[in-house]
Amino acid sequence: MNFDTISVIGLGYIGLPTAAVIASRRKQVIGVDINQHAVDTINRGDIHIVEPELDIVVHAAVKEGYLRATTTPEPADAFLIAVPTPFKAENGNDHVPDLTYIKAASQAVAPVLKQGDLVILESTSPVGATEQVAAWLADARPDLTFPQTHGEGSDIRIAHCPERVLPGHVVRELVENDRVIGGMTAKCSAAATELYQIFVEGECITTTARTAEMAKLTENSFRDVNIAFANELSIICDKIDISVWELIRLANRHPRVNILQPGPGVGGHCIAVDPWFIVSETPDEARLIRTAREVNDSKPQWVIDKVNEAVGKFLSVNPDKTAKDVTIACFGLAFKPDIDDLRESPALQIAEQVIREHPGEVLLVEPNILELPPGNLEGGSLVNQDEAVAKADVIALLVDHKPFKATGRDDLSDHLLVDSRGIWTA
Ligand code: SAJ
Repeated sequence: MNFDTISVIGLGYIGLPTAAVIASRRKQVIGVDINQHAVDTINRGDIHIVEPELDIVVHAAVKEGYLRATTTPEPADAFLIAVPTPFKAENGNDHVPDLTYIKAASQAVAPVLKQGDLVILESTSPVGATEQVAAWLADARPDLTFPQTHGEGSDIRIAHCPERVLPGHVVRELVENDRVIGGMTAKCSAAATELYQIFVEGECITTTARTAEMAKLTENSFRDVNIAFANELSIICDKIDISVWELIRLANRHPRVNILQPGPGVGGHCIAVDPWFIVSETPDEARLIRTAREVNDSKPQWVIDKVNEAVGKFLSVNPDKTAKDVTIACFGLAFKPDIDDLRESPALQIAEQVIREHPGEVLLVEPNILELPPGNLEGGSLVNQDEAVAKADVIALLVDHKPFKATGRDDLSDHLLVDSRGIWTA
């Protein structure tokens, strides 16, 4: 197939790097986003999100004329849909996948489709979403034929190819990772494989659209279940006075054991969301997957209880003081180490609750941001690491950012520590 022009719908954390990497292979790429600010920023050769190396790739692609952004879809040979799939509450279920953005993207693309085009859904989706996209496209374009009714001979090819890149390593992983390609027919898979081979150096493995959808959900659920196991161990070990960090290090010396690390909870937009897509579809069967979600979602409250315990301990050895005199420092606000992304962050959730409930001073240390975002952090002060160590009585380590590891245990001998990542107490 000829892919002279490729359109990427949704220019966020996945769509923009994908568009820029394809453009770096000297293909004409039209990026589409409903956010005018994002479109203007990209057309200047700048980026509106934080991701290492992305600025250089986008800048080069725009300046060399291979990447252009717009708010309205234009004709192309292939369309990659990379829009968010959050969840919504419906009929008493709080975690129903919300396909609103995918539907809007499908309906926006439909008018410019022509015979021979390829449509790929990259957004993480519940099983059946690709067939749903095909149905929306067919409704909008009765003049074209689609794989669900015309099989291999259809005018339009449709596939699900889930993104699997790790935030912070997106530009490298987009090229190096293997790709699961789930076409609605064998021809759809073949066309999508040809497209990904433009920039993917990993293997392209073909399957059905439904299996590809489930594969993506399975990868993130596997990680969530493993982290929940580590988080549960951390709570058990705390109760029976064993270091969970040493325990996991020892268990992982077994050749067939690989336990992940406990933390203050699971954040981000993927691992804490995608398992719910499986639970929502098969609530009676997905018992382990649901429990893992519940274990991980309850971990921030456990950390807050530990902070309160530490305040209690401080007051028991300083009977002349009250809680108002105790200074708490929260180290880290991001959802994982060495990034500036505070969205869906358990560390942020903990800091907000500590600020709400603690009558004394709360210091916040987050080396990856210059100012606090507006919202529930009002009442806390953003300070540097040294100032926090000098002033705080209780330190809650919430994210294992590299600079925090440099603070030695000797500097912290006067503090009560709640080390949710095990960098000081391991
Ligand atoms: N976390 C732990 N302990 C660990 C590892 C992670 O508590 O041992 C926490 C992190 O601190 C963070 C959360 O889990 O709060 C998620 O972080 P992550 O680094 O595990 O994953 P994400 O959400 O940044 O990216 C995941 C990746 N999926 C897998 O590794 C299976 C990525 O490859 C996917 O592309 C991405 O989700 C996505 O977009 O779905």
